[in-house]
Amino acid sequence: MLLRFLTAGESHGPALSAVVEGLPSNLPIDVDAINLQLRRRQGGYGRGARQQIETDTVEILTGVRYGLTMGGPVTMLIRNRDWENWLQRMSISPVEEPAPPITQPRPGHADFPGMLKYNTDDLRPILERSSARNTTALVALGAVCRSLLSSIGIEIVSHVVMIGGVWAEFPGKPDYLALAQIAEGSPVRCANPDAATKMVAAIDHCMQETTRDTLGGVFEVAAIGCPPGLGSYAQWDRKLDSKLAASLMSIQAIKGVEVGLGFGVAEIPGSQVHDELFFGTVDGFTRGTNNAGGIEGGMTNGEPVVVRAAMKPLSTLPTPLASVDMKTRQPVKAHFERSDVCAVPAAAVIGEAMVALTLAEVAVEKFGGDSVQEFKRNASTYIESVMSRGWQPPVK
Ligand code: EPS
Repeated sequence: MLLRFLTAGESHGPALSAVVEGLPSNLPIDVDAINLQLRRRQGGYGRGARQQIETDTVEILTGVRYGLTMGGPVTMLIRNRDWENWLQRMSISPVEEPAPPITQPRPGHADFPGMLKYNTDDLRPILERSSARNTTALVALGAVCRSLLSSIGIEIVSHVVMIGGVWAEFPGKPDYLALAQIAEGSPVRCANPDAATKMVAAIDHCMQETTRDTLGGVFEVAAIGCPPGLGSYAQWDRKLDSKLAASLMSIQAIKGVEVGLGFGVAEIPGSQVHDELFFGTVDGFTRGTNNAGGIEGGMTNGEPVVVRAAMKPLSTLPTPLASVDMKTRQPVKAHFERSDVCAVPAAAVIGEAMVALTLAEVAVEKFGGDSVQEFKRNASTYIESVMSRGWQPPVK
């Protein structure tokens, strides 16, 4: 059994679509739960005007009957309400008068390399597929994978730890479920109210007419309840940390990924980095620290899987940077169109989805099963065997 995912669609086309192949049968598919994740993705202080146009909702087109998967591919659709404003500029069929080409690539976006790669004089085709709008489909896929993961006790949460240089520190082994619950009520999804206030102020500063700009930041995703042994050290592309790094890095605007302490491990000695192992008859195997972020040797070790990602400030700048007109090769200002000032809170929700996709892939790889009952049976048999050797699932 192999779990595979595909998305398709453009930011201003008719819709975004997603296909997931390899889900076991009898898995509950809750449209409201998927729409909840889509709504979370649209939120966050600093989001652009597009989010006032869209009310992202999912339509299930295949693979589900009476709210349960049947073992075949599940296809989902999220329509773009904005499409009605783009019927000419994004017409699928030829038009008499094509829109004038946009020829001023935005530094930091896909425009410049994309126009050369796909041999187009107009950056619109590049912008449309490279847009972060396309993460809508990934969040819908992530919501389906959450359903599979929760069937074996794995829960995924996130929170924002930095925006525009304002950090919220949570040292040691925080209670991620508690942090995430606080973050859910914050406009910037930050669990530290003082830091959240400063983050909002930093975003407000970038919204002012005289100091218009965009802001990036860092979010953290934690997966609670992973049994040890998901992933493998046996092959480069089976290591869970390398899969998670790729999944998170694939999100638009992400330029760095860390597992656990991440780059912090490079500056302190091993005696302060590695998580010492203890055993007690009540709690089984425990660690005093989790600098490894729940992954050792490319495999989960039973601690929370903790990853962070660094998001660059959005490339569509209200005060455009220098660029070159791809037609005349004359200096110009980069193209500008509606965008966000800050989308780090949304990126955290997308990060949850990418962690869910990746953990579902390795869970299906390990436990298999053509039905969710068989998947759960295989997982519990494995977990019982690991518990017989002293590992205890974490108390949530
Ligand atoms: C986004 C939708 C886009 C952008 C933004 C995020 O919609 P539109 O282009 O119609 O405004 O607002 O995408 C970007 C900033 C980008 O550079 O990709 C969304 O739904 O997340």
